[in-house]
Amino acid sequence: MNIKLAFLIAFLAVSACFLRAATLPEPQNGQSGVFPDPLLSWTQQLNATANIVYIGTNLLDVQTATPGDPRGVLAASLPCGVTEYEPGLLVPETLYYWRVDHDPDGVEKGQIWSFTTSSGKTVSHYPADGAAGVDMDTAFRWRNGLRSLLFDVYLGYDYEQVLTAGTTSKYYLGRNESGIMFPEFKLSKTYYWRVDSVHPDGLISGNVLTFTSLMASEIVLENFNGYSNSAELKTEWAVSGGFDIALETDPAKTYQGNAMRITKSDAGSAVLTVSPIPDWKEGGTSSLSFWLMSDYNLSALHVTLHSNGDYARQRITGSQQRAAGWWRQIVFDLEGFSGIDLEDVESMDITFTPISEAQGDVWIDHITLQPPRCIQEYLPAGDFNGDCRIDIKDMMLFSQKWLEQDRTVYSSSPAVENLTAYYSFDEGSGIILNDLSGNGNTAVVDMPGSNNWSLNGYSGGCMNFDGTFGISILNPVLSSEHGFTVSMWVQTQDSFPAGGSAAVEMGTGSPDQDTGDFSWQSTQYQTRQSDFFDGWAHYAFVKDISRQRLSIYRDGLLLSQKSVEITEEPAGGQTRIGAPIGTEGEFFIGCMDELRIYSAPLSQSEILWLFAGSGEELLQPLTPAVSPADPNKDGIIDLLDFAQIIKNWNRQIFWP
Ligand SMILES: [Ca+2]
Ligand SMILES: [Ca+2]
Ligand SMILES: [Ca+2]
Ligand SMILES: [Ca+2]
Repeated sequence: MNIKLAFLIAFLAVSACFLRAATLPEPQNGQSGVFPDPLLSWTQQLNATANIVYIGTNLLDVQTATPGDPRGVLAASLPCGVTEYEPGLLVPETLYYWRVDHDPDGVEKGQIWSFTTSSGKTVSHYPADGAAGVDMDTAFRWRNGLRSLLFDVYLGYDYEQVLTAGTTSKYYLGRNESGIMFPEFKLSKTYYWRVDSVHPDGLISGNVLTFTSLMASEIVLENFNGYSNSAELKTEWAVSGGFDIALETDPAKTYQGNAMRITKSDAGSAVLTVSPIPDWKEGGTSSLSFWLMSDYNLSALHVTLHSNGDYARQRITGSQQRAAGWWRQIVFDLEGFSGIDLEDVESMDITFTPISEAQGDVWIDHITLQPPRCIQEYLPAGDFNGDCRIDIKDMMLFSQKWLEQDRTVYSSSPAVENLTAYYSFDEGSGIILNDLSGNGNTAVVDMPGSNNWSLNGYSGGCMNFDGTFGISILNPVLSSEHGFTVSMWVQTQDSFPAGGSAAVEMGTGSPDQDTGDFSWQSTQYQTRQSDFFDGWAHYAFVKDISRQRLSIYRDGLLLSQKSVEITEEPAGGQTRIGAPIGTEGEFFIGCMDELRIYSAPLSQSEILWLFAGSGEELLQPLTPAVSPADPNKDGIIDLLDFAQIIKNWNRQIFWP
């Protein structure tokens, strides 16, 4: 060695021990949020001969340890001039004490310093936890939780799997040194990801975060809009058995644009040879959807996919078979077509069996592949408000419904003194309806000459409303003090117009001074065709002012209930039944009988009595009218449902 250089090194080493600097200990005394793999540094003291570092979590140990009695906290004995030390990976979120002595004998004892370590987990992730619509070219970023800039990254579909995955897992994306990466993922999926902080001494697992990738839009397999006649349709679709098909162009009989009409004379099928779509699940599509309308109920409907000599089949079930006369969306989870190659579907056929003696046709339109989405039939457990996201809105509804449950209701007669008006519709002629309650609240048919009496009432005669008139009660009969109940028997048309729908709605409110419209606070029950099969139905409409609630019952069963803020009450006036106030709106069509108005909100027991008489009972299910959801489906809203909410907290869960 060159003498001069050796002298220079010696000089520097020796002189460092006599430098005086004014830097504070790092981390600063009392500092919190310190990376668990800190670099400790301190100021060299005058006349120091060594740097003995003690570090530990026990204050007494750190205060009293010496090289002769290290008490488990002697970390390092460093030569003079070395004023920093890496203790390795410390315990996260822990208070540490440390001390540096400047002579090996502990005569020159250093001051006790402290700091608290952070969690060591990675932070500031992008996309943020719960992010939706994440694009394919998103740069995933995070900030380190250690001084070390090494990360292990995991990504997958399943929370538990991602939570527990190690570096041999298929979810392991590899080691990252930059804090930024571009992982590959698919459209329309909910993903979980985790970024661990890696240190040579060990690692600190990151939190599992979730995001939903960008929605694929629907892929249209067939919308029938490109054909100009049935002959063209038949170049793409083949029929077998007793079926024939035609292009439907009547807007009343199509879902959108043109549709396919299937006429049967016997069971058969319609077969579409699908234009090649390389992968039915490409782009994140996960369900097959089409729109169906039929003149008659179906006893079965199957959809079969063919691929490379294999086939897979699914069928519609339940109410979807029976909803004759309505356009309804049929959806199949693609996972249900198991055993075939969904990357190479060659053809799809739709077969169905009508119920015997069925008359009419079947229409199909808008056949698509769909990404996962929010479908009311398949709401995730814990989703009370039906938006497919489990959040504070659901928690509020949950708490409102706390301990509600399925219940048996026993009939009991309502108090006679609350009966304000009662019409039996047994007059049989004229325009006057007598109030049999004895209160003199006579009603009149309000389009004279349009009355339409029938003898086939629920009891005696009834009034057959034909959609041109209503009845009016001139005295104020709807109590604004406690609320009221309107009870009636009705019989509506037994056939529904194609594509028609109907709602039973109860609204109350005041006319708007400017527009004349009513500011209804309403609750609604969307009728199904099956509601009209059985002839007469009993309806009760209840406005309960103390509970701030509107309710609709049919045949004693609560169908619909809504909390409303009843702040302003009409002063009272004319009541019109079976027709809108003014000229705009829907008229009732059908027979009405036994109309009763009570000046009190009747209980369900009293309403059951009006429907069925005394000594009757009825099971009122919890869902959907009492509570829109019962996450664990056991008929009561309690802690088990709370657990379901927490399990999916802040997640958006689409079907399938
Ligand atoms: Ca169409
Ligand atoms: Ca929700
Ligand atoms: Ca009658
Ligand atoms: Ca429950």
